[in-house]
Amino acid sequence: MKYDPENIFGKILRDEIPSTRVFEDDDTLAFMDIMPRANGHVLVIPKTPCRNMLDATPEQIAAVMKTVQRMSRALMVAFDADGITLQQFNEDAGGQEVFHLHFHVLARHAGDRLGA
Ligand code: DGP
Repeated sequence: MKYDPENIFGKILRDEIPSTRVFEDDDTLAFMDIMPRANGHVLVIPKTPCRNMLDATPEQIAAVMKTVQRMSRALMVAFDADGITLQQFNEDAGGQEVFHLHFHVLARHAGDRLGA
């Protein structure tokens, strides 16, 4: 499957649509999910074109995971969380809706349940 630069996260990267950015470095961007499934839901994406884990390079995965860990630690503090859940979906059948590689980083609190 090919990468389509007109996907929503591509537009967020180019600042064509607004987002609440919480962190960025040379290779990655982290921003708040517009439909949070938890109190503290961040998305982490590479800045370079990549549809999902199936076409990602080792360098893209390494850069994204570094930011995922950084965001996990930040959410623990910022949301006084008890734990972190990571989610990541690939292709329609795998539950992916936006076709630019992303990891969901979800702050969890004891006894909570994730939204739909
Ligand atoms: P998925 O591809 O299934 O991993 O889910 C895509 C996620 O992207 C979903 O949790 C909602 C989020 N999302 C969709 N559109 C926007 C948007 O315009 N801005 C932001 N911040 N998040 C979005």
